[in-house]
Amino acid sequence: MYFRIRPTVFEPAALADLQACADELIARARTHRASLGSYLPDASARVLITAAVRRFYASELPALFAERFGKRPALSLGITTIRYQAPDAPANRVEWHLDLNFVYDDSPFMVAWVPLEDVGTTRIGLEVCAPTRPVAPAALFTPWLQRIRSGRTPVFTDGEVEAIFGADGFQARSLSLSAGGAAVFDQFVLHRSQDLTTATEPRRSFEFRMMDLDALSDWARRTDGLFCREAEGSPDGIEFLVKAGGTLRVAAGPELDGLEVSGSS
Ligand SMILES: O=C(O)CCC(=O)C(=O)O
Repeated sequence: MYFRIRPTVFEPAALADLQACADELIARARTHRASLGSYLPDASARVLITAAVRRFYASELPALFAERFGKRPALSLGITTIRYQAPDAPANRVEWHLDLNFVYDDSPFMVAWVPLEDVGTTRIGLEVCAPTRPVAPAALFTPWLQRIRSGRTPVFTDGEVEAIFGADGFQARSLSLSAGGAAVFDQFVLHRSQDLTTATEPRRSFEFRMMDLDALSDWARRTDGLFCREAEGSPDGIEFLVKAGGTLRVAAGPELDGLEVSGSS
């Protein structure tokens, strides 16, 4: 299990680019959540997405992935998301879950959860489940797999988490993060939207989901999707890639216009 807090990842100018991207994509989505992949084929959104992705690659986050997996990551754009959490919209909170839901196995994966406002007191942040004693990986993996196999939503109630860890076997820790900080973790960290009934203000956040294109999970290999990675020769320093029918190829600007890609990896 990997979990790190990085207090200051995005400085004000970088944060402003992330906020502009978040605002535009959330407004277009007309709901509380949008993925970068959904709006990449739209040239005007792509300008904002490119700016946000460049800020990601200029940050310390790719190096954390490289420290652990030996190379800098690609971003999976279908599951790199932006969320808007209103203080009074409990239905939009996500219950206890694992990001294993996005990869299905232990292939190289990390998510950086980046709030665009200070969270934890007046704005709903993130809570992680911190075990107080060692837990066998199967204790969590088995109930997760049962949910996947039976088609149930792979989220857990408080009671179910207690049954897994024991009532005194875990602590739900609320993360107090400043705007532009990050919680960085892998697919085995149980987490949820903070249960903060006293929240008074909304919050936006980015969830950057990192993978290694040469070591994708079986599931991601089988699924069509959109990715992005660093590319020294390109004017923006990044390139977009389309994966369709099992083939991955670089796609330049005009080629992305109006592109239809199914799947979410
Ligand atoms: O931002 C949140 O409230 C929760 C997001 C989350 O856990 C996720 O996207 O996996």
